[in-house]
Amino acid sequence: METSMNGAECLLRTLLQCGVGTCFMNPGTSEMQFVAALDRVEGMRSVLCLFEGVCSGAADGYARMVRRPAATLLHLGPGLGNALANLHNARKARSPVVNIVGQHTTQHLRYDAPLTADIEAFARPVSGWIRTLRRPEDMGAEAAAAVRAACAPPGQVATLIVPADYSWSEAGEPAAVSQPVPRRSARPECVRGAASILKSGECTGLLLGGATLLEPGLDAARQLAMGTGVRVFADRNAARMERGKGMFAPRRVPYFPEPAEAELAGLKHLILVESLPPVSFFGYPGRRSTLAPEDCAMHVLAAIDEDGTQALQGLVQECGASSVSIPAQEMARPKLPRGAALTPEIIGLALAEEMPEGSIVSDEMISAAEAILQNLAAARPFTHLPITGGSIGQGLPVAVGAAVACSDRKVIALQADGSAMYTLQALWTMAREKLDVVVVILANRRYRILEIESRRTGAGEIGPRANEMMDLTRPNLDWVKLAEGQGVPACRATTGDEFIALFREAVRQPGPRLIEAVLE
Ligand SMILES: Cc1ncc(C[n+]2csc(CCOP(=O)(O)OP(=O)(O)O)c2C)c(N)n1
Repeated sequence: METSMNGAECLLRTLLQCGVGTCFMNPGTSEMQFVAALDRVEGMRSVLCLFEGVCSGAADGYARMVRRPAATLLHLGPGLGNALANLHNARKARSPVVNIVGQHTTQHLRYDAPLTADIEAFARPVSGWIRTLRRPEDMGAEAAAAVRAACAPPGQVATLIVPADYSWSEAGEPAAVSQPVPRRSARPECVRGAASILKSGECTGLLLGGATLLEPGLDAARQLAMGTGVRVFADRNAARMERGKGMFAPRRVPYFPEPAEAELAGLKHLILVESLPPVSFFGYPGRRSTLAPEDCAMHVLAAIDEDGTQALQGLVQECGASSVSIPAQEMARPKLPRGAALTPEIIGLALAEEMPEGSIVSDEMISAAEAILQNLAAARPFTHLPITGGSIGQGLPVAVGAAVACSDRKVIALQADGSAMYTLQALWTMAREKLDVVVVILANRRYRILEIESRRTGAGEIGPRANEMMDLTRPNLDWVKLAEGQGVPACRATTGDEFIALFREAVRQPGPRLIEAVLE
């Protein structure tokens, strides 16, 4: 017997049937039917975010941890517009995300009412799949197609635009679970080709990206490094990397081109595994964009939508490296110094000492990143979620999504202060959802990286007016108040000892908590 079900309920049921059980949302009038359906249909974890950039960044963080999409629910063109920067980051992270964007009713659209916009045009640059629902009875099929598209390897943003009247019209049955498209295996000739390069004795590097930076891929890469002497690098903007004590640590390609070029110098071959040829973040006067030596040949072991981990394991076999024994590495943690000034180094040492095993680190540390990360090599094993698309304002939302996805793990958001201001509404969602997050604000009260970049671009001396554009004082941001005003308990550290004590206490309690670390 046909049951009566409106479009919104059909959409919700389809998402759930397709395994999308979390929705980060900021609704408006055109999405009210969907919101109302949340009380009729059990099972959707609906998380309110007070800015759409938090919804999209959270969906990215969620997907990075579980490799399944969360949904976002966004209000018309402007709601999607607010979400775009973090959808850009999600696209670079190759995260599966399903955007549900409301549209005006079909008869209202012709009047160019205030919120009317070309939503498809807003969606296009960040979405690998876009569809506007044309008939209410297609709701189930199109929602399932959106999930399937989002999950297509390596993962992408899929945007379904839903006219408001189709949410209240009769829609028919929700669609059945869609089968995910499996990752393709790498081509056997690529594995054999890579093996012959490794056996040639010429100076060769492996550049790992995508899912190869998880433990099985890293283990295979370690066998190859030990067995063949290949130099192993990690794409610095890959979505996720397992790190810490005992984990094989490929060298991340440095941010600035000079050290990056030095790192890659001498390579005759670079074998790409779910990664692209390395380029610098920006172009600079008189410098080329590519980072590998000009005479270095590029080879693909596994394309970004192929199974690079399996390809690495095949390569281990092909090179006869599976029986190479790996000496146990003992990396001692240095003792925490007492009476020290509060610097990124001290923060790194304190984190390495105190982060619980299995922590998830959302990293938007910008200029402090290297000094802190260096010290985290000796930390207990943790998951690192770095910047992917360079659009700042991703760290706190990604922490929200990771904490929703993995409620049994501690999330540590290491967050530069300038970048934190873009999406600080994420703190409210952390409080509302009682997320187990410790936020460390690296309060240097500057856009410090821009000072460095300004010199590099040859823009000349930083004059007083230019300096004003990089200075975050007058007034100082008060992160304790900004956090407490959104329901997150907060404190401030101004010395090394204070930070060590406050962080130790913060990680021992359920979050959220925030520590403002004043770095001046
Ligand atoms: C959306 C977006 N807007 C602007 C920028 C340019 N930008 C890059 S870093 C930065 C400031 C970083 O300052 P902060 O987060 O305090 O880190 P610090 O450099 O002080 O370590 C800005 C404005 C950007 N990358 N993305």
